[in-house]
Amino acid sequence: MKARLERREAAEPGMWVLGALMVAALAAAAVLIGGFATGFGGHLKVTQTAVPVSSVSGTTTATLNLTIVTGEMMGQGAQGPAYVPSNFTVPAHSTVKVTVTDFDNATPLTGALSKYAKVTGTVGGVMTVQGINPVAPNTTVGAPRTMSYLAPDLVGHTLTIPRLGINVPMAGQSRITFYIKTGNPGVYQWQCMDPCGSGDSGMGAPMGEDGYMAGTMTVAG
Ligand SMILES: [Cu+2]
Repeated sequence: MKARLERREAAEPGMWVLGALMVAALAAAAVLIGGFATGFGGHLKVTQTAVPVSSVSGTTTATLNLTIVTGEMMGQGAQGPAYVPSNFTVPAHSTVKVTVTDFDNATPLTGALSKYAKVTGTVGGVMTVQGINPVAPNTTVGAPRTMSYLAPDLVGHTLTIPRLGINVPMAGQSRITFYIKTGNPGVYQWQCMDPCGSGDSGMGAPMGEDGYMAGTMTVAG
């Protein structure tokens, strides 16, 4: 009897270890699935709120990081490319530093669309472009350049917010940085004006599709 009891006591810690392992495995799976759902592989309507980095005498400065991913990066035959996140929030009456990491190639702007090669609506009317190696995006290519206009054949996408007069042409395979000043709270539609979509015109999906080449910038008070 005593021997049997001891065996049972010995077996119980083993069951606890097994149970703990199963809980850990389930938790890991949940994290993976959650990451997939909100990351590049899942739906792309993720939102991001700009991170305030300082607030000096009522002037808030915030940072907003966006990534342009290719359909290939999203995997499983997903249509692309897409801005991630596509819906984002920035503080009102603030200076916001926006950094866009563009993994995609250029799709030249031609004809009437060439006007979107010009930077408008940013602080100083400029942006800074730093080439990156897309397979090692922390590796820079060439020197950073500050410019108010990008050659139309180097443009991959644009971040265009018509109601705010903002247009920033995104150089392919680059990290693009610019500052915007925000005003009153509101929800502003943005879209890409570069024909990066499907079809002969490049104006097919995902052009104009929320979650890909269109979305909202919410200016929150
Ligand atoms: Cu685009």
